[in-house]
Amino acid sequence: MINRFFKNIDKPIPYEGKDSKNPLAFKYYDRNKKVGNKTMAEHLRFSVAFWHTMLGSGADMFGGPSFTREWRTASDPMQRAKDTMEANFEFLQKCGIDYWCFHDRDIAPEGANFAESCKNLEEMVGVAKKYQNETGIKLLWGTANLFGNAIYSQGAGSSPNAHVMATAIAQVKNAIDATKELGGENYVFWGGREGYETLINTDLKKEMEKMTRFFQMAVDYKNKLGYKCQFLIEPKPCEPTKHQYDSDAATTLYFLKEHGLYDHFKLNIEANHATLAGSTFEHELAVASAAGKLGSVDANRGDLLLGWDTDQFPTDIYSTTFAMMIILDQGGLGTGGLNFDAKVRRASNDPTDLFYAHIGGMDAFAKGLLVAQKMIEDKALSKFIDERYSSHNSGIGQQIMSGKATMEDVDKWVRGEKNPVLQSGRQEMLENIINSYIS
Ligand code: XLS
Ligand code: CA
Ligand code: CA
Repeated sequence: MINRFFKNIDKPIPYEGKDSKNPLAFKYYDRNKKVGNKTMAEHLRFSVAFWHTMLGSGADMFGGPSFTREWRTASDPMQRAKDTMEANFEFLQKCGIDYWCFHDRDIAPEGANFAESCKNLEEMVGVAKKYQNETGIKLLWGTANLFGNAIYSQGAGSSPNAHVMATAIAQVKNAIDATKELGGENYVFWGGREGYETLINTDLKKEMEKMTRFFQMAVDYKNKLGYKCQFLIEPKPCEPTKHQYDSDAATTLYFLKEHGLYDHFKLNIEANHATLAGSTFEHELAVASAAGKLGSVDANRGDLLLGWDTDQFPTDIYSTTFAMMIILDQGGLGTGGLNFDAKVRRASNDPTDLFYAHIGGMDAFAKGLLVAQKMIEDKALSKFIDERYSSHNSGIGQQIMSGKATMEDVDKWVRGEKNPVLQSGRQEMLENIINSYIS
């Protein structure tokens, strides 16, 4: 086991059960415990987000770095990148997390020009690969950072400037190569700068055409490589751009359908992006899942009182239960997983806080999984839901839905009947049932 940066944690975090008072132990996440026909680890497929966990400094809009991070102290950028990679795998091993995710520019510093940046990336991919081989830890997804560099301030794949668009395309090509080299099971597109600040300088139709070309080129390249990797788009309505094109699950699915890209992508749904879109996490999961397009999840939470992407660690059992019900209902996440795209708060400056944060997130989802599995087994909600729709199984309901009845038939039928009698939706009763399973 790597033991350099987190020396105070001398063994992998153990499972001790819910009565344990040890803050550095799991209360619910027991990786080999069978839940239904899979282990907890197989269901949950947790992943660490390199950018927050390894690079987060505690800086915000009003103040500089506040965290102590020994692995970020080397003055040479490549040495710093190597130390950070080592810290990443040490953390993953000690947390007992099987997957990680990265942006190209997270793991390797930018060089003086594009070619140098590519060279740095290739070198760091080699370093990461060595650690992956040694530890058995795998890559959930890779992605390109198309938002940090100032050249992308007016868009990347949708930029009005052809040279900038070309740079974004080339960057994605190299990020796909890096993801493939590391055996990544998915590749994510998040368009933080794909959108607009104002329509007075923007040709929206042209930008959509550019986005289509950009995605199509990535699909073509992946196919050319023969690389079996799930492409995922991650919706978000705004931040940093005022209006982002992939604003939520429904909008993104519509975009894909409209532009002939539907079969090539699934969605990566992030909890905090759902709430920024004025929805709930479970709404976005349900929309994606209903379309057969829920590919992966960025597991975090926002703050109802703050209108931005706070990326906090998930702790709300109600929310994780809903999420796991949807995930179990669709038979799991396939090649996707639960990636903690979350950061510790500015005041949580000690590296050990990273362990508390991930332990809490993992336990919240493990508990959600247990509750969801039990509710599904007992048909705690589905029995009621099936009953609620059962009038469509026969008679006029069945005739309407099978396409057998015409409008005239329905008119005739309704005229001959008494007024409809509504059954209660029983929201409060069902809420009480859920609470009884959570406690
Ligand atoms: C930012 C996004 C980003 C993506 C990957 O809000 O969550 O981190 O997950 O580029
Ligand atoms: Ca995310
Ligand atoms: Ca986010």
